[in-house]
Amino acid sequence: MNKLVPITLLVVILLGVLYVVLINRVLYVYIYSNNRFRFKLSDTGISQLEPSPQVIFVSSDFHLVAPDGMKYTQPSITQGRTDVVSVTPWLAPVVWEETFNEKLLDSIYMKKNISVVATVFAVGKYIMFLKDFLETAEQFFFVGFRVSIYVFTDRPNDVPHVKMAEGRQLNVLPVPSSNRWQEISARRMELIQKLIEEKLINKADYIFCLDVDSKFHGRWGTESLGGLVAVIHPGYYRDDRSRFPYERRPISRAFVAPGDGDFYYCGGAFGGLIQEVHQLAKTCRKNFEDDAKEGIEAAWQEESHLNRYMWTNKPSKILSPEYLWQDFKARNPEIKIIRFSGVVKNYAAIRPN
Ligand code: UD2
Repeated sequence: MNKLVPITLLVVILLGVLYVVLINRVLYVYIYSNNRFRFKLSDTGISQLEPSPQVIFVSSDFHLVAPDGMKYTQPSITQGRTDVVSVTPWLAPVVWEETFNEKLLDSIYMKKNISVVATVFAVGKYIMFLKDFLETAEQFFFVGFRVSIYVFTDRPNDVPHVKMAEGRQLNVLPVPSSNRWQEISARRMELIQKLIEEKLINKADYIFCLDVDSKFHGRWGTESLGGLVAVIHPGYYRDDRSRFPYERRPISRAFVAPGDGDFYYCGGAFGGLIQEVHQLAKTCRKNFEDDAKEGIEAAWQEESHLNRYMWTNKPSKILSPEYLWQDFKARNPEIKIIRFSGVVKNYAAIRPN
């Protein structure tokens, strides 16, 4: 009887060790085979086992390193803007003037040598807006950073010659014309998805998709970077959600039920990390096309699908209406700067239908 006790103890210890080893092994295989580590571990300063190289991609959105010796105004957590809300209930920042330090942010992202893409569509008569868009982007959009602008147009010969600074490029991609403005606007998701798949994956870090009938008037830079970035629509930001022009027919895949919805976001400006925008564009395109097969077009085309997507997939950064104002609107007191704004246009004169 007495001899049995140590033997039983030994067996229990051996089984325990075997159990721990097995659990570790299973966890290891699960973590790496499921692509759990989406950042370069060496960048974090945490020492870890080297994961196999095929599962790593570097995301510029993590690990913010400031340059040594940088001096700037002390930040406060008790004083700041009180006239606006600068964080969402899911704790995403809402970017307003005076909520960030642009020099600090620029120096952090400069060290990462990020590259930023902007897409813009100028189909049919909308080509007339391109010159101002490009010229003002040179003055205000990610100045000093690597920027590639992709212009989608059916009139490549009419693309204006705008002098681009060093490190900035203009790429022109031909697209077919269309007799329906709704189709031009909505097909943007498909073309953005393809652009990312064919040219941008693993080559650029961030992308912003912008309306061409707009101009930059103030800085739009590193403060706008994030995983999935949405811009609050200037027309509805003070309204109750019941007034948001979401798609309200349950038959559409863009349907947002009464009582749902956080904010109303713009179709004219959105962006984020390449991988995030790819997911957004792919989903919105599929939902738009599946609706079309059933003869449904959402109230505001891809803008409705984008709003539906972002109701479930919460943006990790939100840009205030400073980032897409409308020239015809008087500026409200909380808008201390207008960075990007839609020009006044005569729809009847410029749209194909
Ligand atoms: C809103 C959105 C727009 C889109 C649309 C619904 C904002 C500020 N704008 O604007 O992004 O969601 O509702 O479909 O949020 N385009 C051409 N040629 C055309 C027509 C359109 O190139 O003939 C392109 C162009 O880049 C333009 C964009 O599509 O900026 C959106 O079209 P819009 O400006 O006519 O749409 P709008 O003003 O209704």
